[in-house]
Amino acid sequence: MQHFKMLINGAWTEAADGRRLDSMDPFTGEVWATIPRAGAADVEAAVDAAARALKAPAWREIAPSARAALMRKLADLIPPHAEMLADMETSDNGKLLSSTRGEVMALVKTFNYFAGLADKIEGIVAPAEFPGTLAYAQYEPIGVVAVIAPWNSPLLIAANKIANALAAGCTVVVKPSEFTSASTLAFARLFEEAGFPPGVVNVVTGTGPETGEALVTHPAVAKIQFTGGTETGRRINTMAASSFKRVVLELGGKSPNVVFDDCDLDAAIKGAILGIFTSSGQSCISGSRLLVQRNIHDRFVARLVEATRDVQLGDPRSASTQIGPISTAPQFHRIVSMLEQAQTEGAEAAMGGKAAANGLQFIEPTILINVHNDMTIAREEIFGPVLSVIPFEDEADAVRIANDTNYGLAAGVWTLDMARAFRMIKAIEAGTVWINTYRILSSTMPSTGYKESGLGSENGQRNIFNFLKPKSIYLNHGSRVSVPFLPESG
Ligand code: TXE
Repeated sequence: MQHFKMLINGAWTEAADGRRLDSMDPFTGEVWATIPRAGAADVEAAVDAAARALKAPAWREIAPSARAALMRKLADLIPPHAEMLADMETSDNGKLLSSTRGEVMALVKTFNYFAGLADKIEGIVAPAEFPGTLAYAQYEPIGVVAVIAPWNSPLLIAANKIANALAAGCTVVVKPSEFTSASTLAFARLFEEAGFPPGVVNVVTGTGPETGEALVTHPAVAKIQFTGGTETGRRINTMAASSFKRVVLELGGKSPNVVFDDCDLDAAIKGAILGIFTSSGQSCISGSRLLVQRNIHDRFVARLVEATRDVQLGDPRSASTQIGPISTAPQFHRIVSMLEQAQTEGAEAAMGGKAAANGLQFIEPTILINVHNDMTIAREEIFGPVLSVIPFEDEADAVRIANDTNYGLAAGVWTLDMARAFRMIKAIEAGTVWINTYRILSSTMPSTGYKESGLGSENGQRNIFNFLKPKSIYLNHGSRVSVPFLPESG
């Protein structure tokens, strides 16, 4: 059993009132770690530390190249700790060890990429046309950034937001999900080791309504970077509005993966599987609505079932396991009840359709047919290994169904007709579109959600300006100051 502490102002601390939360391994069902349960006083201390660190010369006056060097040092520290971090992540959310390893190692590139931006923040000199005056704008860090992360890719999501913020010279207070805080707490040690000044990165752990809300409503927080469910995002946005915080929300999805009859069928089968069954479907970009052209529908479903039937459920640490458990008990129960409702509403399970018989927190990989786009299963995010197959007639019908959703996070299109691919790119309302591929993502690319999938964007080179605020300076270097009712002087 491991007992973690929080990082506040460079010190490893317990919650002020000593409370703790258990962290459960979703595969074994056993508590493997405990974390502090931070209350308002702890959040206050963390935000205060971040606000002071923002103004302290050790961070504020550091040369941009030195800030970049700290971030590169951090990147260098990841590989020797990768196995430990990946193992913790798997203990916390049951994701396959092969996946958590990949996610941890992806952070090396992320930190190096954002380090590269840290010393390239340029201001502007503008033609403001006041004789004898220099008009220029410099960009300053926006302030303390609150990072609120979910449980499906805890470290990947939190660390990515941290890297964006640090590159701009901001300081951060991170609140990981109460289900999966261990890896973020362990990762935070590396900031100390890399030499970041105390208070630049703080981590508080606890529940959403208590710890999360204290952070979201704290007046000294300038920006909130959130990934999680749409309803939580809606609440955070409302709470943050009264204190004029910048809010970036990466929320849920019900992404269409559209298969035309002119596609490479073998590739599309792989794309459909990759789209939904990776991470047991617990991914915001899951292609949970598979739109298949009607003339190939039955053949495609038969091949999909054939390819998925023997998928191995089991221990996420075993190399032969292909699908791990559902990360949290509430999520497991939500999937089970959505599956029951789908079948009551008329969907039919071509495969799976219920909890696995192993008595653990597993859902059978499921392929639902006879799904209409107006059924609950096609409208609400399920966040599990459940694919809803919906037939369509032609391109116009595919676009109509694809866009008939409250979400707009991602979409896949499978066709060998490039003119059609370009028409689909234009027509689909989603922040990310994949053509003849699925799921690949890079922090060098902007990411955003349309409609209820998000607000604002993350990643990519231009995003650095979302962590900066301009300061415009008019510097008189020679002209007289003229006031209408005072005589000219000098
Ligand atoms: O997420 P929450 P939940 C979707 C998925 C899932 C649903 C609910 O469909 O079924 O959301 O999952 C913190 N103020 N996604 O309830 O609540 C919380 O502590 C401040 C999509 O587990 O959104 C955690 O750190 N913070 C998704 C974080 O928000 C609050 C990933 C996310 O938890 C808070 C996960 C509050 N009032 C779930 N309430 C994605 N986009 O990838 C909660 N939190």
